[in-house]
Amino acid sequence: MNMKMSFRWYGESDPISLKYISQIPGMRSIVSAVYDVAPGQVWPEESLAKLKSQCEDNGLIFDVVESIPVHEDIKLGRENADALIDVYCENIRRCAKYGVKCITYNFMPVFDWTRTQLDKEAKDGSTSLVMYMDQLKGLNPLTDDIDLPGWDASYTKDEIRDLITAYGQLGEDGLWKNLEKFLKKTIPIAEECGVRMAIHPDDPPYSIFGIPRIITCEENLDRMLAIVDSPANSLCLCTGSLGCASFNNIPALVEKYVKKDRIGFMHIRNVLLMEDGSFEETAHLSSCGSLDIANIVKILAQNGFEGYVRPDHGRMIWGESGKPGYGLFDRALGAAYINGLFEAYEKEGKK
Ligand code: DNO
Repeated sequence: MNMKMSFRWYGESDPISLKYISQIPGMRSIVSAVYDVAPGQVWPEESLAKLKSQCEDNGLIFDVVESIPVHEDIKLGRENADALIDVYCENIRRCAKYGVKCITYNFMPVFDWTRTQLDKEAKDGSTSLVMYMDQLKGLNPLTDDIDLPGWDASYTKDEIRDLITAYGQLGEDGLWKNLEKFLKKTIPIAEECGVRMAIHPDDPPYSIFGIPRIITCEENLDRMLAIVDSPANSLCLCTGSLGCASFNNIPALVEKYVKKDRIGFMHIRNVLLMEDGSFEETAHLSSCGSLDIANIVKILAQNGFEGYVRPDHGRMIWGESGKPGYGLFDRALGAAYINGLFEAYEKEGKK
């Protein structure tokens, strides 16, 4: 197959072993990171060397990083941003030295993904991550003690309030300016090292609590890609993150960016959208959610997509417990399904 199937592994603390991952048919690459180093620090080469050899010992390739986190001071454009971007560039070089070809990151202020519940039980007894608008309504992080799942527990409430205030003052324009500076310094280094940087969209792709979010829609993806017009400045096109907003047409976005060779990494998962903007994460199969996964894969296959693919978030099924979204069973089913679609559409294309 042309595309490169991959699986996210959280390192030695991940309850899922590399051996089990290697038993999934067609599994090629491991998506991982150095998890014991704070954002803004250089990653020790020994840690990268170890990841590489652990994967190789299991017949897998460690060639995708998710993520090298972008320090808040870079996103906020604070005084030490330049020095922190230099550290980021050094981390790109180091990853490349150990065989990494694709680095995922995001430019979301304060929080990565946001959900209101991580273990919503479906009728069949499986559980998954959900975002219900009525649970979000009325919450104000500046006045309430909010503790939403997925939010970085290492911040104190006061730090969170300060950050939210700072981003409110920065606004979208300021965030764009700081992204531009980041890209103009990092992409040339990535190019030099043969690495594709792949930005992960904001999840969900709209502002929450007045915090600016910019990697959200077609217009903004175009704007981001135009800042540095290079294949090294690519998208991690996450179908679930962009697809939980009805203004994004995922097959159309996939078609547009795969044709321009600006997709480095595909995160494939399905979501069920509701009228009020709420959504539930579902099994990968097209009929389980609002996204036509078969059509998305067809477009990738017919355009000869050669980048990385991973089955994103799975449900918890068959009694498994573990990191929400990142169990073995449902992601393995997702991989098998996505492999099947690619095989069928790639073979059809060759006829
Ligand atoms: C969630 C993931 C994100 C992603 C980061 C990339 O499960 O898709 O946390 O890894 O946003 O920086």
